[in-house]
Amino acid sequence: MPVVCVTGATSGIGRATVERFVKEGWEAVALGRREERLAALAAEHPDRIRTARLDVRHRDEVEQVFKAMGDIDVLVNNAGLALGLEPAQECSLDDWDTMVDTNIKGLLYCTRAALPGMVARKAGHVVNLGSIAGTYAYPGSNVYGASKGFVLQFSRGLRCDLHGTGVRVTDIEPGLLESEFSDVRFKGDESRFENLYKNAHPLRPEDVADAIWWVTTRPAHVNVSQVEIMPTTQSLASARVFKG
Ligand code: NDP
Ligand code: 8X3
Repeated sequence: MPVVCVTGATSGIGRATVERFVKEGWEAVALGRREERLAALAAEHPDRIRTARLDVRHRDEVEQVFKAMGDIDVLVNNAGLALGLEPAQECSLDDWDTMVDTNIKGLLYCTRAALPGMVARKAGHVVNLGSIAGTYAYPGSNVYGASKGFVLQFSRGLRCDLHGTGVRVTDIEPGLLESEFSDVRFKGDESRFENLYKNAHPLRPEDVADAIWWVTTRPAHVNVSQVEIMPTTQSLASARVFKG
């Protein structure tokens, strides 16, 4: 039975991805910090979902957890977050540290832990959760957007380094998607959360899980390098000009 490992599986896209792959007959290793949620997820399919508590910011923990999990066919580097939407000159440095440590360094630790086994088996797939914010800047995207820009360029670099190994890499770049993401970004401010999604018909976690399923189930000779996926209601406006 093929195995998918998903970081940040306690919510949103990560959780939907575990559920989708298990529904399709795969085994899943679900990772995250909130153990009660991991237990609830595992209870859905105890025979096919393994879990481990993992904070991806802790390098030693990542190494131990990946060593213990055995071979995996697909790694979904999904754990990530945005904190705040303030202009850079007003942002909290602690928030910036947390985003860099999670979205960049955590993703690096997990990737580095998974790659040797994939290369040795001449097969495997690393799916990274980027964002449209990694390509298009918007006010307040500053460090979050830059972290996702890193994920995009790192994904491209991985493709170069894995040349000829048979290991595939995909950067998935969603736009507006309703999950706990904005609850975390707005630090529990429910009115901002509700206003953002109200009447916007955002993406659902299942839409992105579907894209992850699709890229990982193409024939072995096909590498889908990037998938940009937005709600139909979302588009990008032209550059602004400040006059004064
Ligand atoms: P959610 O907030 O619903 O889920 C985020 C997940 O990341 C949670 O399971 C959380 O688990 C986990 N996580 C956060 N920090 C850590 C950490 N230090 N160690 C381990 N796990 C962690 O958000 P989404 O599902 O929407 O987001 C998933 C990914 O998709 C993120 O990388 C995000 O940047 C990206 N994305 C989201 C978009 C959106 O609009 N929602 C759009 C584009 C990209 P726990 O707290 O239990 O550890
Ligand atoms: C999340 C999408 O547009 O809020 O990555 O940055 S956006």
